Amino acid sequence: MSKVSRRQFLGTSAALAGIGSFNILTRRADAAEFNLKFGDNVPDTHPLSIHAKAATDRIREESGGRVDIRLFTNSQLGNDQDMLSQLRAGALEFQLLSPLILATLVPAASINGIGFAFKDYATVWSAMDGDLGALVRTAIGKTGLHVFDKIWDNGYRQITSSSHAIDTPEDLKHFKIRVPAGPLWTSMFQAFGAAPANINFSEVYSALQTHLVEGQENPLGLIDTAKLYEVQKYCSMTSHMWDGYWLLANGVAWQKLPPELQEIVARNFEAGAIANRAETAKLNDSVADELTAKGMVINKPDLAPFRAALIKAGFYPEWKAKFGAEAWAVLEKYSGPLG
Ligand code: X2X
Repeated sequence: MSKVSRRQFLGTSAALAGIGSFNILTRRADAAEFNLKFGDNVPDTHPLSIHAKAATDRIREESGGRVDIRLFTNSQLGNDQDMLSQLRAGALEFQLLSPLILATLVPAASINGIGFAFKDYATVWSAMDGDLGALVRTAIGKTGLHVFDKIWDNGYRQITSSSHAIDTPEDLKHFKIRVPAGPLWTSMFQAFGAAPANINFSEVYSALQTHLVEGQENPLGLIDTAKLYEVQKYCSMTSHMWDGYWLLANGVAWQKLPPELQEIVARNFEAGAIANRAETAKLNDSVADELTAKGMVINKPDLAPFRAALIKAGFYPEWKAKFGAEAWAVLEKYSGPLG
Protein backbone atom coordinates (compact mmCIF):
# COMPACT_ATOMS: atom_id res chain seq x y z
CA MET A 1 0.00 0.00 0.00
CA SER A 2 1.55 3.37 -1.03
CA LYS A 3 1.58 6.33 1.35
CA VAL A 4 -1.09 8.07 -0.65
CA SER A 5 -3.43 5.18 -0.66
CA ARG A 6 -2.83 4.70 3.06
CA ARG A 7 -3.76 8.33 3.64
CA GLN A 8 -6.81 7.87 1.45
CA PHE A 9 -7.69 4.80 3.43
CA LEU A 10 -7.39 6.64 6.74
CA GLY A 11 -9.39 9.52 5.35
CA THR A 12 -12.12 7.15 4.24
CA SER A 13 -12.23 5.41 7.63
CA ALA A 14 -12.50 8.75 9.37
CA ALA A 15 -15.33 9.71 7.04
CA LEU A 16 -17.01 6.37 7.67
CA ALA A 17 -16.66 6.82 11.41
CA GLY A 18 -18.27 10.22 11.00
CA ILE A 19 -21.13 8.79 8.99
CA GLY A 20 -21.49 6.07 11.59
CA SER A 21 -21.99 8.42 14.51
CA PHE A 22 -24.26 10.63 12.41
CA ASN A 23 -26.40 7.57 11.73
CA ILE A 24 -26.62 6.73 15.39
CA LEU A 25 -27.72 10.28 16.17
CA THR A 26 -30.37 10.37 13.45
CA ARG A 27 -31.61 6.94 14.40
CA ARG A 28 -32.04 8.15 17.95
CA ALA A 29 -33.89 11.24 16.82
CA ASP A 30 -36.21 9.06 14.69
CA ALA A 31 -36.64 6.32 17.30
CA ALA A 32 -40.17 5.05 17.61
CA GLU A 33 -42.14 6.04 20.68
CA PHE A 34 -43.29 2.41 21.05
CA ASN A 35 -40.80 -0.35 20.21
CA LEU A 36 -42.77 -3.56 20.43
CA LYS A 37 -42.14 -7.24 19.69
CA PHE A 38 -44.41 -9.79 18.01
CA GLY A 39 -43.82 -13.56 17.95
CA ASP A 40 -45.28 -16.49 16.01
CA ASN A 41 -44.34 -20.13 15.46
CA VAL A 42 -44.60 -20.55 11.68
CA PRO A 43 -42.13 -19.93 8.82
CA ASP A 44 -41.85 -16.54 7.07
CA THR A 45 -43.43 -18.04 3.97
CA HIS A 46 -46.68 -19.04 5.70
CA PRO A 47 -49.63 -16.63 5.13
CA LEU A 48 -49.82 -16.06 8.88
CA SER A 49 -46.31 -14.58 9.02
CA ILE A 50 -46.72 -12.85 5.64
CA HIS A 51 -49.81 -10.94 6.77
CA ALA A 52 -48.47 -10.26 10.27
CA LYS A 53 -45.44 -8.67 8.59
CA ALA A 54 -47.57 -6.65 6.15
CA ALA A 55 -49.72 -5.37 9.04
CA THR A 56 -46.70 -4.30 11.13
CA ASP A 57 -45.29 -2.45 8.09
CA ARG A 58 -48.56 -0.56 7.61
CA ILE A 59 -48.76 0.23 11.31
CA ARG A 60 -45.25 1.74 11.22
CA GLU A 61 -46.18 3.79 8.17
CA GLU A 62 -49.61 4.97 9.31
CA SER A 63 -48.35 5.88 12.76
CA GLY A 64 -45.61 8.00 11.18
CA GLY A 65 -43.00 5.74 12.79
CA ARG A 66 -44.41 6.13 16.32
CA VAL A 67 -45.17 2.40 16.59
CA ASP A 68 -42.42 0.02 15.51
CA ILE A 69 -43.41 -3.64 15.85
CA ARG A 70 -40.66 -6.16 15.12
CA LEU A 71 -41.85 -9.56 13.99
CA PHE A 72 -40.05 -12.72 15.13
CA THR A 73 -41.37 -15.69 13.15
CA ASN A 74 -40.73 -19.42 13.38
CA SER A 75 -40.39 -19.68 17.19
CA GLN A 76 -37.27 -17.47 17.16
CA LEU A 77 -38.22 -16.18 20.62
CA GLY A 78 -38.84 -19.67 22.00
CA ASN A 79 -41.66 -22.19 21.79
CA ASP A 80 -45.33 -21.30 22.27
CA GLN A 81 -45.28 -21.74 26.05
CA ASP A 82 -42.08 -19.67 26.34
CA MET A 83 -43.64 -16.89 24.27
CA LEU A 84 -46.85 -17.02 26.28
CA SER A 85 -44.84 -16.57 29.51
CA GLN A 86 -42.94 -13.65 27.95
CA LEU A 87 -46.23 -12.15 26.80
CA ARG A 88 -47.75 -12.36 30.27
CA ALA A 89 -44.60 -10.93 31.87
CA GLY A 90 -44.42 -8.03 29.40
CA ALA A 91 -41.19 -9.16 27.70
CA LEU A 92 -43.19 -9.72 24.50
CA GLU A 93 -46.08 -7.48 23.40
CA PHE A 94 -47.88 -9.55 20.71
CA GLN A 95 -48.25 -13.26 20.03
CA LEU A 96 -50.22 -15.35 17.55
CA LEU A 97 -51.19 -18.50 19.45
CA SER A 98 -53.39 -21.54 18.83
CA PRO A 99 -56.49 -21.47 21.06
CA LEU A 100 -55.80 -25.09 21.99
CA ILE A 101 -52.37 -24.23 23.39
CA LEU A 102 -53.72 -21.08 25.04
CA ALA A 103 -56.10 -23.51 26.79
CA THR A 104 -53.33 -24.33 29.27
CA LEU A 105 -54.11 -20.83 30.63
CA VAL A 106 -57.71 -20.33 29.43
CA PRO A 107 -59.45 -23.75 29.36
CA ALA A 108 -62.50 -22.47 27.45
CA ALA A 109 -60.28 -21.45 24.53
CA SER A 110 -59.93 -24.93 23.06
CA ILE A 111 -63.64 -25.30 22.28
CA ASN A 112 -63.14 -24.67 18.54
CA GLY A 113 -60.95 -27.80 18.37
CA ILE A 114 -63.67 -30.30 19.26
CA GLY A 115 -63.50 -33.13 16.74
CA PHE A 116 -65.46 -32.63 13.51
CA ALA A 117 -67.37 -29.64 14.92
CA PHE A 118 -67.38 -27.33 11.87
CA LYS A 119 -68.52 -28.74 8.56
CA ASP A 120 -67.07 -25.87 6.50
CA TYR A 121 -65.35 -22.48 6.65
CA ALA A 122 -68.65 -20.58 6.51
CA THR A 123 -69.57 -22.27 9.81
CA VAL A 124 -66.12 -21.62 11.27
CA TRP A 125 -66.31 -17.88 10.66
CA SER A 126 -69.90 -17.50 11.78
CA ALA A 127 -68.97 -19.26 15.06
CA MET A 128 -65.64 -17.53 15.65
CA ASP A 129 -66.85 -14.05 14.61
CA GLY A 130 -70.11 -14.77 16.46
CA ASP A 131 -71.10 -15.98 19.91
CA LEU A 132 -68.54 -18.77 20.24
CA GLY A 133 -65.59 -16.46 19.58
CA ALA A 134 -67.09 -13.84 21.90
CA LEU A 135 -67.39 -16.39 24.70
CA VAL A 136 -63.72 -17.33 24.33
CA ARG A 137 -62.53 -13.71 24.08
CA THR A 138 -64.36 -12.88 27.31
CA ALA A 139 -62.53 -15.73 29.04
CA ILE A 140 -59.18 -14.57 27.61
CA GLY A 141 -59.86 -10.98 28.74
CA LYS A 142 -60.15 -12.18 32.36
CA THR A 143 -56.45 -13.15 32.35
CA GLY A 144 -55.37 -9.57 31.69
CA LEU A 145 -54.30 -10.35 28.12
CA HIS A 146 -55.81 -8.28 25.34
CA VAL A 147 -57.25 -10.29 22.44
CA PHE A 148 -58.11 -8.85 19.03
CA ASP A 149 -61.58 -9.59 17.65
CA LYS A 150 -60.79 -11.50 14.48
CA ILE A 151 -59.17 -14.90 14.83
CA TRP A 152 -56.51 -15.80 12.21
CA ASP A 153 -56.67 -19.05 10.25
CA ASN A 154 -54.44 -22.10 10.52
CA GLY A 155 -56.89 -24.49 8.87
CA TYR A 156 -58.40 -27.96 9.00
CA ARG A 157 -55.83 -30.40 10.31
CA GLN A 158 -54.70 -33.50 8.37
CA ILE A 159 -52.67 -36.47 9.62
CA THR A 160 -49.26 -37.28 8.13
CA SER A 161 -47.15 -40.35 8.74
CA SER A 162 -43.85 -41.92 7.77
CA SER A 163 -45.06 -45.47 8.38
CA HIS A 164 -48.53 -45.98 6.86
CA ALA A 165 -51.56 -44.14 5.52
CA ILE A 166 -54.37 -43.48 7.98
CA ASP A 167 -57.49 -44.75 6.25
CA THR A 168 -59.60 -46.00 9.15
CA PRO A 169 -59.54 -45.34 12.91
CA GLU A 170 -57.91 -48.77 13.24
CA ASP A 171 -54.82 -47.29 11.55
CA LEU A 172 -54.49 -44.89 14.47
CA LYS A 173 -54.22 -47.66 17.08
CA HIS A 174 -50.90 -47.27 18.92
CA PHE A 175 -49.82 -44.74 16.28
CA LYS A 176 -47.02 -42.60 17.69
CA ILE A 177 -48.24 -39.15 16.80
CA ARG A 178 -46.89 -35.76 17.77
CA VAL A 179 -49.60 -33.38 19.01
CA PRO A 180 -49.09 -29.80 20.21
CA ALA A 181 -49.04 -29.09 23.94
CA GLY A 182 -52.79 -28.76 24.44
CA PRO A 183 -54.96 -31.10 26.55
CA LEU A 184 -57.70 -31.40 23.91
CA TRP A 185 -55.29 -32.83 21.34
CA THR A 186 -53.98 -35.47 23.74
CA SER A 187 -57.49 -36.43 24.77
CA MET A 188 -58.73 -36.70 21.19
CA PHE A 189 -55.89 -38.90 19.98
CA GLN A 190 -56.15 -41.06 23.08
CA ALA A 191 -59.84 -41.47 22.21
CA PHE A 192 -58.73 -42.72 18.78
CA GLY A 193 -56.49 -45.25 20.53
CA ALA A 194 -53.27 -43.56 19.34
CA ALA A 195 -50.15 -42.84 21.41
CA PRO A 196 -49.92 -39.02 21.36
CA ALA A 197 -46.78 -37.20 22.49
CA ASN A 198 -46.71 -33.45 23.26
CA ILE A 199 -43.97 -31.79 21.24
CA ASN A 200 -43.59 -28.10 20.44
CA PHE A 201 -43.82 -27.14 16.80
CA SER A 202 -40.24 -25.88 16.82
CA GLU A 203 -39.13 -29.49 17.41
CA VAL A 204 -41.55 -31.30 15.12
CA TYR A 205 -39.33 -31.59 12.05
CA SER A 206 -36.49 -33.23 13.96
CA ALA A 207 -38.87 -35.44 15.98
CA LEU A 208 -40.21 -36.79 12.67
CA GLN A 209 -36.80 -37.04 11.08
CA THR A 210 -35.36 -39.08 13.95
CA HIS A 211 -38.55 -41.20 14.16
CA LEU A 212 -39.15 -40.20 17.75
CA VAL A 213 -42.75 -40.17 16.47
CA GLU A 214 -44.27 -41.64 13.31
CA GLY A 215 -46.61 -38.84 12.47
CA GLN A 216 -48.15 -35.48 13.22
CA GLU A 217 -51.23 -33.50 12.22
CA ASN A 218 -51.38 -30.01 10.69
CA PRO A 219 -53.08 -28.15 7.85
CA LEU A 220 -51.60 -28.70 4.37
CA GLY A 221 -50.22 -25.16 4.18
CA LEU A 222 -48.00 -25.82 7.19
CA ILE A 223 -47.01 -29.31 6.02
CA ASP A 224 -45.77 -27.51 2.92
CA THR A 225 -44.18 -24.33 4.31
CA ALA A 226 -42.51 -26.13 7.25
CA LYS A 227 -41.24 -28.77 4.75
CA LEU A 228 -42.70 -31.65 6.74
CA TYR A 229 -43.11 -33.51 3.42
CA GLU A 230 -39.33 -34.09 3.55
CA VAL A 231 -39.75 -36.34 6.60
CA GLN A 232 -43.28 -37.72 6.05
CA LYS A 233 -44.64 -39.99 3.31
CA TYR A 234 -48.41 -40.25 3.80
CA CYS A 235 -51.00 -37.53 4.25
CA SER A 236 -54.55 -38.47 5.22
CA MET A 237 -57.26 -35.87 4.74
CA THR A 238 -59.05 -36.37 8.05
CA SER A 239 -59.93 -32.69 8.65
CA HIS A 240 -60.49 -33.85 12.23
CA MET A 241 -60.51 -30.32 13.63
CA TRP A 242 -60.30 -26.71 12.59
CA ASP A 243 -57.71 -24.56 14.33
CA GLY A 244 -56.81 -20.88 14.22
CA TYR A 245 -54.63 -18.35 15.99
CA TRP A 246 -55.78 -15.68 18.42
CA LEU A 247 -53.73 -12.51 18.24
CA LEU A 248 -52.92 -11.67 21.85
CA ALA A 249 -51.32 -8.59 23.36
CA ASN A 250 -49.84 -7.91 26.78
CA GLY A 251 -52.65 -5.99 28.53
CA VAL A 252 -50.44 -3.33 30.13
CA ALA A 253 -48.54 -2.62 26.90
CA TRP A 254 -51.84 -2.35 25.03
CA GLN A 255 -53.25 0.12 27.56
CA LYS A 256 -50.12 2.26 27.24
CA LEU A 257 -50.89 2.98 23.58
CA PRO A 258 -52.94 6.16 23.18
CA PRO A 259 -56.36 5.60 21.56
CA GLU A 260 -55.33 6.94 18.14
CA LEU A 261 -52.46 4.42 18.00
CA GLN A 262 -54.63 1.59 19.33
CA GLU A 263 -57.01 2.33 16.47
CA ILE A 264 -54.24 2.09 13.85
CA VAL A 265 -52.86 -1.13 15.35
CA ALA A 266 -56.25 -2.83 15.77
CA ARG A 267 -57.52 -1.86 12.30
CA ASN A 268 -54.41 -3.15 10.56
CA PHE A 269 -54.27 -6.37 12.54
CA GLU A 270 -57.95 -7.07 11.83
CA ALA A 271 -57.30 -6.44 8.11
CA GLY A 272 -54.29 -8.80 8.39
CA ALA A 273 -56.50 -11.51 9.90
CA ILE A 274 -58.99 -11.23 7.04
CA ALA A 275 -56.24 -11.30 4.38
CA ASN A 276 -54.65 -14.27 6.17
CA ARG A 277 -57.98 -16.15 6.17
CA ALA A 278 -58.36 -15.79 2.41
CA GLU A 279 -54.79 -16.77 1.63
CA THR A 280 -54.50 -19.66 4.09
CA ALA A 281 -57.72 -21.25 2.82
CA LYS A 282 -56.46 -20.84 -0.75
CA LEU A 283 -53.10 -22.38 0.15
CA ASN A 284 -54.66 -25.31 2.00
CA ASP A 285 -56.90 -25.93 -1.03
CA SER A 286 -54.26 -25.67 -3.70
CA VAL A 287 -51.16 -27.24 -2.23
CA ALA A 288 -52.21 -30.92 -2.36
CA ASP A 289 -50.92 -31.36 -5.94
CA GLU A 290 -47.60 -29.80 -4.99
CA LEU A 291 -47.24 -32.15 -2.01
CA THR A 292 -47.99 -35.09 -4.30
CA ALA A 293 -45.34 -33.84 -6.72
CA LYS A 294 -42.92 -33.70 -3.78
CA GLY A 295 -43.55 -37.40 -3.14
CA MET A 296 -46.38 -37.51 -0.58
CA VAL A 297 -49.15 -40.05 -0.95
CA ILE A 298 -52.46 -38.39 -0.12
CA ASN A 299 -55.63 -40.33 0.72
CA LYS A 300 -59.18 -39.25 1.55
CA PRO A 301 -60.64 -41.53 4.20
CA ASP A 302 -64.35 -41.92 4.96
CA LEU A 303 -64.75 -39.72 8.05
CA ALA A 304 -67.87 -41.35 9.55
CA PRO A 305 -65.92 -44.15 11.32
CA PHE A 306 -63.54 -41.56 12.87
CA ARG A 307 -66.44 -39.61 14.29
CA ALA A 308 -68.02 -42.87 15.50
CA ALA A 309 -64.75 -43.77 17.26
CA LEU A 310 -64.83 -40.51 19.22
CA ILE A 311 -68.47 -41.09 20.15
CA LYS A 312 -67.73 -44.66 21.28
CA ALA A 313 -64.82 -43.45 23.45
CA GLY A 314 -67.09 -40.96 25.23
CA PHE A 315 -65.06 -38.01 23.93
CA TYR A 316 -68.00 -35.64 23.45
CA PRO A 317 -69.71 -35.97 26.87
CA GLU A 318 -66.29 -35.79 28.54
CA TRP A 319 -65.56 -32.42 26.92
CA LYS A 320 -69.11 -31.17 27.35
CA ALA A 321 -68.62 -31.69 31.10
CA LYS A 322 -65.27 -29.83 30.98
CA PHE A 323 -66.54 -26.82 29.02
CA GLY A 324 -69.92 -26.74 30.79
CA ALA A 325 -73.41 -27.04 29.32
CA GLU A 326 -73.68 -23.33 28.56
CA ALA A 327 -70.53 -23.12 26.40
CA TRP A 328 -71.41 -26.45 24.78
CA ALA A 329 -74.83 -25.08 23.78
CA VAL A 330 -73.08 -22.13 22.08
CA LEU A 331 -70.82 -24.56 20.19
CA GLU A 332 -73.77 -26.73 19.10
CA LYS A 333 -75.59 -23.64 17.88
CA TYR A 334 -73.02 -23.69 15.05
CA SER A 335 -71.97 -27.34 14.85
CA GLY A 336 -75.37 -28.94 15.30
CA PRO A 337 -75.72 -31.75 17.88
CA LEU A 338 -72.40 -33.41 18.68
CA GLY A 339 -71.81 -36.88 20.07
O1 X2X B 1 -48.01 -26.69 16.72
C1 X2X B 1 -48.67 -26.82 15.68
O2 X2X B 1 -48.87 -27.91 15.15
C2 X2X B 1 -49.29 -25.59 15.05
C3 X2X B 1 -48.20 -24.82 14.35
O3 X2X B 1 -50.26 -25.97 14.13
C4 X2X B 1 -49.91 -24.79 16.13
O4 X2X B 1 -49.48 -23.74 16.48
C5 X2X B 1 -51.06 -25.39 16.80
